[in-house]
Amino acid sequence: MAINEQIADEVIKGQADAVKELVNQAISEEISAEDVLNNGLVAGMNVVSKKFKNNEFFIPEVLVSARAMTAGLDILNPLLAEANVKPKGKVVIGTVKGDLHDIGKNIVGMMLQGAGYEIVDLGADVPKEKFIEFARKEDTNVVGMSALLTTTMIYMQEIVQALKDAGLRDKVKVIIGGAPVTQAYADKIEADGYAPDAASAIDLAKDLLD
Ligand code: B1M
Repeated sequence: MAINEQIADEVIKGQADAVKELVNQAISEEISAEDVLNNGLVAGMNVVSKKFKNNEFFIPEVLVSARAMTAGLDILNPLLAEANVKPKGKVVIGTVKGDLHDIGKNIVGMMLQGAGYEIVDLGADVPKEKFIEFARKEDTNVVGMSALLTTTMIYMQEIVQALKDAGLRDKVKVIIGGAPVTQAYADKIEADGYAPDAASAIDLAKDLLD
């Protein structure tokens, strides 16, 4: 089995130590960090999501898999940053208030970082005031919001309004994503773009900034 397949497999099984070991091995075999991220860690987590949807996995298993994936991400993070010397732009990213889901947001942040953008990760459960504070900073180009709950995605609209009220809406691009989010919703709240997955988020950032 190829090493990325083994990594995906260990993510699915929730074996953090094995994931760490295999990720280190892949790096020492000069497989790029981006390749390991996309074809090992993210591929594994995608299977976990499908199994959860099909009731083959329950929340505890998903959490253990998420922890295993994060253990791998921790190793890749500095390598992804190192590979790109000069950032192409600065993206402030967070999961909106009331929402604790941060796995997808972390992946999007990591992938954007890997694609050469500087990332400021505000974490999860982020209130609009914090997004505004960071949008105000001189070099911020993009505000990225993630939400996984239908009950929290509506808060994105409040953040867009807060950006308008603060006179910052024209200064930054707004991109949104997360399982319940759609292009139609992005249009409704006047976000600059929506991405269904991390790879599309990179394309979107490129379209908006490059
Ligand atoms: Co929760 N949860 N959860 N959960 N959880 C979902 C989202 C749910 C769909 C499960 C279900 O019922 N089928 C459901 C939401 C229903 C709804 O509102 N429509 C749900 C629920 C109900 C809840 C609770 C309310 C459960 C409860 O307590 N009763 C609770 C809420 C807590 C809270 O946030 N206040 C809750 C809690 C949790 C855990 C803490 C146990 C855990 C989160 C752990 C963590 O994130 N640290 C958890 C998990 C893991 C999930 C599922 C199983 C997986 C989410 C995930 O990580 N997916 C999820 C079911 C599912 O999605 N199948 C579910 C993998 C990840 C890679 O994908 O996040 O979609 P995703 O990110 C993708 C894209 O969406 C996109 O790119 C990413 C990578 O490709 N993307 C962006 C995401 N953000 C983006 C931002 C962008 C661009 C693209 O630009 C900025």
